[in-house]
Amino acid sequence: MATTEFNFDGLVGPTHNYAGLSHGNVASISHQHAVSSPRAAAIQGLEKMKFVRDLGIAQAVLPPLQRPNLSFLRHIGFTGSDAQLIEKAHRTDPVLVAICYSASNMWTANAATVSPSADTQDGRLHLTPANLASNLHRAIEAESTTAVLKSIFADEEHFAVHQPLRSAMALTDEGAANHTRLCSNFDQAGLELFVYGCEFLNRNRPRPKKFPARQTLESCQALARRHELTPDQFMLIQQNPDAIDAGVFHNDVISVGHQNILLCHQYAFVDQEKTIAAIENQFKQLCNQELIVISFSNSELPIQDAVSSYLFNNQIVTKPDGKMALICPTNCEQNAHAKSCTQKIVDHDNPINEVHFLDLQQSMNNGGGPACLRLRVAMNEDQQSAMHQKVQLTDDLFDSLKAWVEKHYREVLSPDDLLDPKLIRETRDAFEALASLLEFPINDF
Ligand code: SUG
Repeated sequence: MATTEFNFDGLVGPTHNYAGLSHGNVASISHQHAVSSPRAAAIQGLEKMKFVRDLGIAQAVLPPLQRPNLSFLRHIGFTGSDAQLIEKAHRTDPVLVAICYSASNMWTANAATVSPSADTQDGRLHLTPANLASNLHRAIEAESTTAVLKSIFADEEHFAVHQPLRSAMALTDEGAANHTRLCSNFDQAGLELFVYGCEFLNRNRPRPKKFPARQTLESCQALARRHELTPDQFMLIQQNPDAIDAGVFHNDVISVGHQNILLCHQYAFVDQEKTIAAIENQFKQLCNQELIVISFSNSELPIQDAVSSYLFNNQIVTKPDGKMALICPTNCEQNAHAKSCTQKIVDHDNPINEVHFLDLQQSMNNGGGPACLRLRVAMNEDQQSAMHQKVQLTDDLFDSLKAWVEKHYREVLSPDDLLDPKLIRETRDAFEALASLLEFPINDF
């Protein structure tokens, strides 16, 4: 039965803003308190979805979560009317207001880890929503994201949507941003690479010194068990802790894989040479094909340029003719090192024969590139029919979502605007309209 890989992109929510909430994420910290443009951010995201769909690739949308998250403010003990909650939280600590307004669920690579049914023992597609427990503004996404995924992938005959792992430091999990699936074709079992930042329960193992490791070995092991993967179908790989300290807060900032291709930087993994050789070997055993590895040295692409250009946070997509396209942010076009790496990828003997640069600056300013904005879900035909249909991007849906954004989103949003009580009503109206557009319940967690 033909299996197709869908990209589920996060629709940027109406309160997209720059609050500097992510320690270890260079872009987020450097744009703290800048004025954002929610409307431009959402349009840039929608244009990317349309671009991918026009290449002939299946595209769907994940709705934003309702913000401000007032239930969170009530959860931490604030009381009163909606406007009073915001006002009291601000008086206590302005960062609480930023947290409850964050639109960070737009980065759906962090929504969940996905194992397609070709890999799992029970033949169902497994999804574990990420607990995102390393950052409070992200941790409050997990409950609502679980509800969203349960609504889209509701049919338990085809899908298993698990609960997020328990929120504990030993089990921090950031979803597909630290998970890569390699395969020869989507119908067959693939090799799942789980990349962790530290082995939390073993203090003697290397770990980053400056910035947090957001994914633990223990969470990766739990995901592989939950998704019923046999030992030949997955590998546990440690990310280079020095790279995390250089600003590589997720593995998808330093390596990316798609089908039989793996692109990575010299400093992506611990024991890089041995690790790559082991991946090549296990891929060959499982998928009966040679893996194409394209690796860049630090002189070709200094790690700081990998972080600022987001070269590895690209999307590799397979077009209907079997050729592949590489989708990068325009930042790669502007960075001489990154630009020549894209040329090397296209010139190298591999199925990638075109590169496109898309403007995603609004998301990039918070550390979110093309790959952060999408969650890959490979589904067979039965699963495609079983999922909620209204989230598939059609020309009509694109037009309606664009009109919806133009009607409901502000052109600009400054930190002070988050204190405007009118913003609560405005965003509520926007979410109500979206719920009927997508025929989807919008949760207020
Ligand atoms: O978790 N930025 C996100 C960016 C996530 C990128 N995702 C992947 N690499 N897959 C984060 O650090 C910044 C929010 C702010 O500062 O307002 C933020 O949450």
